[in-house]
Amino acid sequence: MAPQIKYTKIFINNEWVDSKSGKTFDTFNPHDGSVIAKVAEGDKADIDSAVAAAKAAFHRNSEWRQMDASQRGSILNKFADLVERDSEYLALLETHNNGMVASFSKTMLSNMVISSLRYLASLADKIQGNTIPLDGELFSYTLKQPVGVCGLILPWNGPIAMFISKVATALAAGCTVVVKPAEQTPLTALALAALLAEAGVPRGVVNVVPGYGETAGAALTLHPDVAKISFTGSVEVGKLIQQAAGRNNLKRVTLELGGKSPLIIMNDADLNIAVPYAANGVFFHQGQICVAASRVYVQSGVYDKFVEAAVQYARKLKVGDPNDVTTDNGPQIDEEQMKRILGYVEKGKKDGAKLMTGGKRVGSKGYYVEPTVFADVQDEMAIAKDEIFGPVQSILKFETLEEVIDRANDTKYGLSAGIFTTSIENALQYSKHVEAGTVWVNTYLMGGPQVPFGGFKESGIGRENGLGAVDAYLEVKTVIMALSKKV
Ligand code: TXE
Repeated sequence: MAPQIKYTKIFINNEWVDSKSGKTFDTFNPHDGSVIAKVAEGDKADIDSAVAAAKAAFHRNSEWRQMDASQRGSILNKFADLVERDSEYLALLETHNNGMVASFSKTMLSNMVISSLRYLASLADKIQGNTIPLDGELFSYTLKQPVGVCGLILPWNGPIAMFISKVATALAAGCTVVVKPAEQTPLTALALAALLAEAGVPRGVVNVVPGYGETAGAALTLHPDVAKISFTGSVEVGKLIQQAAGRNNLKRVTLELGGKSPLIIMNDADLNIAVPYAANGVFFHQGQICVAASRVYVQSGVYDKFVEAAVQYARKLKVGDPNDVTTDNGPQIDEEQMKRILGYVEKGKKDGAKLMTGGKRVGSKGYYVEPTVFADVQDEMAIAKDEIFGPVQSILKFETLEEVIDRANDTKYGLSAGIFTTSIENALQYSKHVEAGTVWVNTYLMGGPQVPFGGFKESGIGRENGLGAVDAYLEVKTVIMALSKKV
């Protein structure tokens, strides 16, 4: 059953408004390509209004700035209650607009999203400075203060999770925000904005402007009254954002970008565990996750056995309607992404990799791609180098751990990595030397809001989550006072 679409306008000052240009854009259901709704298309003029609202809400005398930190935490906890209350509806909406399989959108909300929100809410009243002993008759302490108006630019692959993690962190820190959801998936961001207002977030603290990246997104990154940008998306746009952030002022920037994560399967690994984790690592959410295990390096002693089992696993995955709870793989987000993925399959074949299973579009409606396995992939092939962001497992062979660490690191990316081995030595060596923000040992994709997340190299700048999550939204102020006598 299709969810009711309650909100399609721009959200500024806790009110719903049309775009100043009067323009709208269509948002689609990737299951069948049908139009779900027309959504207000914000651009520079709307971003200007939203930033002005967020700036006013950040004034030192505003309700938000005068509010106790514990009250900010309470509002976020109330927001968590409301997300919990509406979790069935939100999950349905996520599946409808994003194609995320229902079995995941439901558990994502009931487990991941709510616990992440409660964790971030708990940080609001634990932001503390230090007292620092200085030489002489001086007394010094530090204050940690919210950086100001933050522009939060979201991707389409995890619309609810991304909204929650960025918005809740910024609010816990005491900032005000303007959110630009991805043009493919504006609906859940708007539904969450309504819940934030219901939870008691004062006017102007959270504003949501749907629209395109080159217009609304770019205007946010160039706005002189925006103090910080937090962005999740492609490396290409991440670089544009970093440049734009220095153009009219000097915005703080957090970037969570793509990956080409190496997963190592040693001869001594337990293949009963390694095969399903490796498959889930790359096929989960149709491969549309930044930490996808998209390069699987298998040691020569177990290579043939692993390839055979990986192919069998991929063939068993059920591709189809994401609303069916027995479905493993739903559609890709849009036609562009589907074509891009199929283009990589052709490149893989042309470059001489062995297509073991999959590689084709499924049906002619919606944007479905078969779970695909390539064996005998070589390091220089495009399918081993580029982020495909689709259900394509590339399997490569290696001989020694020393060799594979160098090969794993021979990439511009550095988001995540994994290893399956029963040797603690292998696990420790690899974890130390692999260039990645997260390393999984004998598991993959596991975690929680308590651990920092982010990338080395071109996979990003900064970390989200963990105790330090709010630091990215804070300035440190040092206060030095003269005394008549040393204390
Ligand atoms: O991302 P974009 P796209 C990777 C993945 C995918 C590829 C392209 O490889 O195949 O990127 O996806 C906004 N100024 N990831 O094109 O363009 C845009 O409106 C400001 C990895 O969808 O980076 C959207 O809100 N904003 C990834 C957001 O940026 C701009 C998640 C992401 O869009 C902008 C998504 C501009 N000039 C894609 N141009 C991950 N790390 O998880 C675009 N945007």
